[in-house]
Amino acid sequence: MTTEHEGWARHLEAARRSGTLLGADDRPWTSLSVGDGYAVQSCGLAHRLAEGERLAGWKMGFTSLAKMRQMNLDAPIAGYLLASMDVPEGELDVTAYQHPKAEPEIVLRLKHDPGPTPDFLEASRAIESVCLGIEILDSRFAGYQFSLGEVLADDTSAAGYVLGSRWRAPDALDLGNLGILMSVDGVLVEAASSAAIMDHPVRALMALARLLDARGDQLAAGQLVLTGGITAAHPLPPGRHVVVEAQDLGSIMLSTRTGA
Ligand code: OOG
Ligand code: MG
Repeated sequence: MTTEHEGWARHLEAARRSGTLLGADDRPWTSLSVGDGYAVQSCGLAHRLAEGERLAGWKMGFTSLAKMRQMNLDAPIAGYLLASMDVPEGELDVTAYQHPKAEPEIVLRLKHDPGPTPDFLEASRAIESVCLGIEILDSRFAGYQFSLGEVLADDTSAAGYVLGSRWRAPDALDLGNLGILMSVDGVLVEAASSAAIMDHPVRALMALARLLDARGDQLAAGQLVLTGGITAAHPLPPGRHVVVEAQDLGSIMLSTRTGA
């Protein structure tokens, strides 16, 4: 990490605090590599932990073709999750966000660190339980227009996550092929399988362990892992009713509104 990375992390933090979206001319960098992106993200995480925030776990992004196509980027990315990003099911006040979107996720809770380069079996054994989730994205960049380095610097657009109430042991599920449905305002908009996540959500955990190892971080017991959006993400303007449902994992409902 360099003082430039520090400065860029502060720039993104200031934008987040003031609710400003960065356009093409508001970037303090001329270009941002993937390595720069992770370095800026690590600075941002250190700042937020110093402010008293608590690390809750990690997330993968761009692990499904649906997401890669939607965002026009094609390499899996990792970000961090804070305890303060945990959002309850039910009504969601969207005034706290700039241009939120929702996407269905398979969420893992870890029993232990699977190690830096786990194989499929080692990663599977590190999972304590599985639940359904909705990730809430809210990019710092206008129109979600960003490069891979930029979305990494912006903690992969992470803004919130809603956890389902039904946690299951991984052995009790066909984790590699769970049916997922998403409806918006009563209309079915997405039908997919957890196989869309790198063929199996465990592969997202394997990839995450490697990405974290490369940047000097590691997974730990009790942490949450979002394995990546299974479908495209859908906008969350006020007055929207979103239901996500997964085979054997129940459903999650979100109704957006403004104000208390
Ligand atoms: C970046 C975050 C990607 C996922 O699950 O693919 C992500 C974005 O789409 O803004 O969280
Ligand atoms: Mg996601």
